[in-house]
Amino acid sequence: MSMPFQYDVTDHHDVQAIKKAIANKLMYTIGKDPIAAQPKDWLDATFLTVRDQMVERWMQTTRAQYSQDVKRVYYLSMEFLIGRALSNALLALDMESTVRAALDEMGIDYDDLVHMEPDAALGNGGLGRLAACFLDSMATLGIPGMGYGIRYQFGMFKQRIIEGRQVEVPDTWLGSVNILDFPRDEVCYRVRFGGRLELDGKKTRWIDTQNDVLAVAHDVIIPGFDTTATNTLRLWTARSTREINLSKFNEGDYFSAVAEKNISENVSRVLYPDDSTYSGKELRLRQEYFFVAASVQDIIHRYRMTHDNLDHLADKVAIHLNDTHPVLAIPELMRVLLDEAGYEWDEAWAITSKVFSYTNHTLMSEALETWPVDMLGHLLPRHLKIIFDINDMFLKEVAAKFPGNTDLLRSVSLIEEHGDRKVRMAYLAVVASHTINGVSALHSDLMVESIFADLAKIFPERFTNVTNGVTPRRWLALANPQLSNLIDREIGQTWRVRLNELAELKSHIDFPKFVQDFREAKHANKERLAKYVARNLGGVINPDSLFDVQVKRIHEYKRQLLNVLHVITRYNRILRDPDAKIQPRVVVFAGKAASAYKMAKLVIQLINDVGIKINNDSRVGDKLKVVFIPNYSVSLAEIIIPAADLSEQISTAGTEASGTGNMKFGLNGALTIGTLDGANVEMLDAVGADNIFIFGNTTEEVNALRRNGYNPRAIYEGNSELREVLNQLANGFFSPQDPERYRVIFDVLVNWGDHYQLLADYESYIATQDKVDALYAKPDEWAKKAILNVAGMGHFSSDRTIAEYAEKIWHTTPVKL
Ligand code: 26V
Repeated sequence: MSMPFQYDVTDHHDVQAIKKAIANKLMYTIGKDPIAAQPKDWLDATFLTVRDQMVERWMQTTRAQYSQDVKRVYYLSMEFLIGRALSNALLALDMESTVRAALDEMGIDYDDLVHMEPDAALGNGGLGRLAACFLDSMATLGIPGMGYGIRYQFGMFKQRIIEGRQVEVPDTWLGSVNILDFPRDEVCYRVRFGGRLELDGKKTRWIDTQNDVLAVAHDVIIPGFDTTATNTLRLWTARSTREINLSKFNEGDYFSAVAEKNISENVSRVLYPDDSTYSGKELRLRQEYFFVAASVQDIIHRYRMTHDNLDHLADKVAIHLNDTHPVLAIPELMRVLLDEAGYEWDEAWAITSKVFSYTNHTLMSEALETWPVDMLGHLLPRHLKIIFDINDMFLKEVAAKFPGNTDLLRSVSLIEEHGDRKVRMAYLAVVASHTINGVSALHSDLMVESIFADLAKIFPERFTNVTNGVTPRRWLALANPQLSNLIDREIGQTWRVRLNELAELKSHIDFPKFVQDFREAKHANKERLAKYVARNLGGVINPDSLFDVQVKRIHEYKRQLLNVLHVITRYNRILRDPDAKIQPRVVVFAGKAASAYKMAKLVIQLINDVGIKINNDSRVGDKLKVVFIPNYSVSLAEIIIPAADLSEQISTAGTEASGTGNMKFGLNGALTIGTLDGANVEMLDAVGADNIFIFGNTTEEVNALRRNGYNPRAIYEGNSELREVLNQLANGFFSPQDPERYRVIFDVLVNWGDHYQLLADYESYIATQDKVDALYAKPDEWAKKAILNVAGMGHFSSDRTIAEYAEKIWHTTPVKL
């Protein structure tokens, strides 16, 4: 086929051509003389050059998708925790060495440059990072998948630690020029709010809406690794329907004219930085509807370009709901089918219920979304009506199937009736989705036994499991070049797309040279982290110590506090017997607390206070150091995780849906100390009981304690080491200037029921930590087990996860290129 248009194709491996391209971008797009260019200008010019390379692949992929009329997956998520894009793109396109050489010839240091890029932190934690790993895997596998989300002006807040306390600082990640995404001003939809319903015969009309807002698309290119396949993440930004209110402006009231614009644009202003409690705020509901309404309109618009009607929508469109946050897409699609496309209810429902699938990411009741009926009716009257109609239809079906069972009807109703009436969004997701999955084997089992027990009686065939995974490109190839190079030498390079090949490393533990090189790679990564700590915190940590790491959101169920109890126990042991030989350790923490989560913030302060005490005690020296690294983020994780010897995955059994940090640590050669929770259970299977430190009560034991009465005070009284630690918290040992500061922690654990059962697991945790020390004293044995952990992580690639979603849930196949 001859091309009507001519454009330059730069050879992506030609250093001179790339050098010229970067210089051109700097001159003609950024408008800077190379002599005057700032580092940021070089970053932008490099980015634009690499983006050109991605655009060519992007167009090819899009054309192929259209010509093959492929089925597409639309992944709807409030969060995408992407991190840095440039280094990832260079890895995907195999351009790192070329760009490095080109920049070098122009006197620019490649590493300095890529580290200047701010993270795209459009997510809180696990759920958002999973979405980012999924985008990488969908593109790499060639699955025609598109992400939809919100382009928050302010992403996840930055965390500063001031006098030991967390202080939140806004994340202004959007600079003056944005080279990450393509603004698509012409891709723009109206999103309506408020108003009222008018019944016109059988038809319902939604009219007189107020505070409507426009959703404008921004497209982020998602390159697949080592493939032409390239996908799109489309992020919506809010724009006022009227730039400014002209009548007010003409009346001379300039400020209120502009204020109106600002208020309607607030909808995409900021990411809600709380993933622990559901707050029920109207702005959050607006955000959810805003991105869902724009996405559904866009999906339908795209489908309509090649189809006359929506009868067979489900043959070409799969919409995936990442948790309940996008669940309003269900009544929105119903609304479009009923009110705009003129379908009858049954036809509309038949189409809708073939389109959606839903993943649950938490069983914690305080994080489950239930929107007050009043609020929903006020903001989205048409959707509330549709939800009521879905509920009527559903309850009739249930009554027919289980006659006389009114308890069941009440328990599965989409409307929670006691107190203020609320819509249970997770139930709506289950009723409308053809498939519902949990994120680890254990979590999927618990899900059908607990929150969805009754719904699972009605729709047993809908529930399944797809265990989470992580992308080996970012989490090994990019984060850990030391280990990656070593693995390449041993088994070749294709593990990046076939992670199961890591299993070949198992037999290599018999090669002393490999074991030695593995230890050296780990040591180099520990030096890299030590350098970061010295430079940014000013503390000295010794890379010869055992690096014991817990990095994740700060939450009571994740039990950072149990880790602190161990740290203090160790400190007390050192003081009691200063001459005893003890394995030197550095205990590293990082993570953000939701700004309103008092207890989580107090834990951060405690870690810092304990650190001050221990790190400055000359009797301790190198035997124990405690470091809290501020502002945990994707790019910080890329430095911390490869440096870990020991990975702390110590949540109360039955509370962590999966965890994905656990997988990233294993992949980078850390041993796990963990409970039988989330995906730890499957990691145990994958690496074998000899190569993981499992401790603590099982889910059944945790539940039995909750049922039969749990007495933490008896444990406190019965264990002298534990008693000493808890007394130190109660009597101000770590906060002499404010002795009452940690009494509440003592009370929560000893007097108020210790909901997460830290004391129940304390003894087993300490004993297991002693085993960790004993093994670490035999460096070769430790290294061999660490290698077996790397070798066992093949199953935890997000490529495997996405292949399962594609086959079992979405029924999509790769585009042919
Ligand atoms: C909940 C809420 C509550 C309402 C306000 C905003 C908000 C934002 C996010 C969330 C979801 C928290 C759920 C979550 O992140 N779950 C994590 O998902 C990971 C990926 O599946 C999984 O590995 C973690 O175990 C799970 O905690």
